Amino acid sequence: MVDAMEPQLPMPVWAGVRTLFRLPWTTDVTGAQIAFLGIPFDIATTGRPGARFGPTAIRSVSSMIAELAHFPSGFSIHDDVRAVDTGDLELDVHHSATVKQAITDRITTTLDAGAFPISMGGDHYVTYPILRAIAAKHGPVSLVHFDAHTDTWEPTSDDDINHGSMFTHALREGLIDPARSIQVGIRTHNADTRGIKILDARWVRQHGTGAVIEAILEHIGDNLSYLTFDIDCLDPAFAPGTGTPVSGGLTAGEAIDIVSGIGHANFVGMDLVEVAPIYDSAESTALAGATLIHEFVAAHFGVNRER
Ligand SMILES: [Mn+2]
Repeated sequence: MVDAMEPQLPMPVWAGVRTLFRLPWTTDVTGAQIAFLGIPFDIATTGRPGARFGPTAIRSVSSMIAELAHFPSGFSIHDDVRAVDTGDLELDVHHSATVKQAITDRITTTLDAGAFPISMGGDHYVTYPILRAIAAKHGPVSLVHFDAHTDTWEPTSDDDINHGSMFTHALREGLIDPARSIQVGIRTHNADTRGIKILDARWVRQHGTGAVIEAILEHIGDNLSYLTFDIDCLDPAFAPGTGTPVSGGLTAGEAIDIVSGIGHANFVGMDLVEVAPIYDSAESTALAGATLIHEFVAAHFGVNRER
């Protein structure tokens, strides 16, 4: 007798419940190597809002990626690593000041359970409370930061909720080691680099992805590192669905090659932020975001991992 609940046919990629890469959805991270988390918060945006819808858009489009193993390694996110989608973080957006601690607490729980946190924004502010949890466990880390913007502008107060100043707060709190941190794809003016090495978008074009990979790996060395990817690092042609787009960015292919090339380094967490699907076209931005997360996982946890 056939169990009526037993699936007889594969679920089409466009149907079914949308978890990230069709992974199990559970807040129990016991035994998990990777805990994916959505952080649907966009109160800190300075331009267009809408990144709160990012996690849902990335999950939806990620089912297409989940259908096949990673190219070219053959790595399977289902079979070669224990990963779960822990859903979206509960947030009291009407009391924005509480959000910071809620994010730190959740990442702390993930780290205490021994899982590697990979978060989906939300706007880029969410990385700051994540870094508080990361630094509490590991000390100051190397920040490997892909973005059109440095996000190290001067804060307007000690507790401003602003996706353009949070790395200044993080630096002042000692969460990041500026001398061993690096920013890639920058193309907006900020007179103060805060001591962080920058490979701006023109540098990337002039020197190519191989040189970028080499420079990042040389700069971070064996330091414990955190990778944060603002999708607006990509040119708006590849990622129109974001809050503060800037022309002249990386191609999706360049970013994929770079993330793939550095993913084996000593990372302790990762996030991808600022996907705002309201402004997206043909799900290009969400697809690029999901692909970059997948590339990182394949490189860091994959069969070809060097360390
Ligand atoms: Mn940005």
